[in-house]
Amino acid sequence: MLIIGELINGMYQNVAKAIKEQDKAIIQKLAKDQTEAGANMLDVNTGPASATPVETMKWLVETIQEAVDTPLAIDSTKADVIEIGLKTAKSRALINSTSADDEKLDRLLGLAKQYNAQIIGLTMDKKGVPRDRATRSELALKIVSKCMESGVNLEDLYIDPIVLPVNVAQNQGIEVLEAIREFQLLCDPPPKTVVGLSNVSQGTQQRPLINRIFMVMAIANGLSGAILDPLDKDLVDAAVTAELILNKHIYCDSFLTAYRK
Ligand code: THG
Repeated sequence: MLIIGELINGMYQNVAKAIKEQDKAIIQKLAKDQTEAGANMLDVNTGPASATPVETMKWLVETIQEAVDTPLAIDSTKADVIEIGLKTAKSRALINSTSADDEKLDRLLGLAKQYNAQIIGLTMDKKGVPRDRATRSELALKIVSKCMESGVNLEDLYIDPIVLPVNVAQNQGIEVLEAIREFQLLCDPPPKTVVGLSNVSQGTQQRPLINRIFMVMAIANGLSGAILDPLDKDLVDAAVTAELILNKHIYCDSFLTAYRK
């Protein structure tokens, strides 16, 4: 499974403070720690508060790359912020993300082609996040079709059904889990899928437990990647074990150690 480390996000107070004070050490430690814990990629998000997100994204990408070679997921709702991230990234990056709006798809699929980037497509449009699996699948199909039309390789596309917090949208867990399963019927080979895992437990009192159980259920339904906290060792162990049970890794008694190597 593609593990994308979520911790370099201005939504976190320590990161917001590091950005404000241009404190490279904090960001570089987060980059190293997540990479050592098994992150295959690092999400980079300036956070909602940044007044100068373009400059902040450039600084974050440069700062991270001074410490690690891990590929980056450039996370912003603004195309200009994504573009500076892609321009600054030394290795192949992942655009996080486009919605299923036509204008947004055109602009961001264009950037994916121009910078040879991978891309996440969110199953939402101007009407917002759909609350049922069928509309999520419709929007996923639209993203898949646009991707094919624009010449972006389907192997470089991840569909994100958008996970909502279980405490305020309890009926959405099953819709997302079933959507992940349905997406695999949209084309052959099936599109890859990704979720922002920690969304599910926001505002709850049992974050690690809820994250872990939801992730394992999503993996059982075919999930290919997740933006998550790789420093949660039990979570990463659960991901590896779920994939072992699904026969995606070869069993040996030390399978957790073997995987981490
Ligand atoms: N899909 C895609 N990208 C995403 C998301 C998604 N990027 C952002 C987000 N969702 C995934 N990343 C996070 C990062 C942090 C948290 C949740 C998701 C989080 N933060 C604490 C909180 O809000 O409670 C911050 C608190 C603190 O300061 O410590 O939960 O869905 N494609």
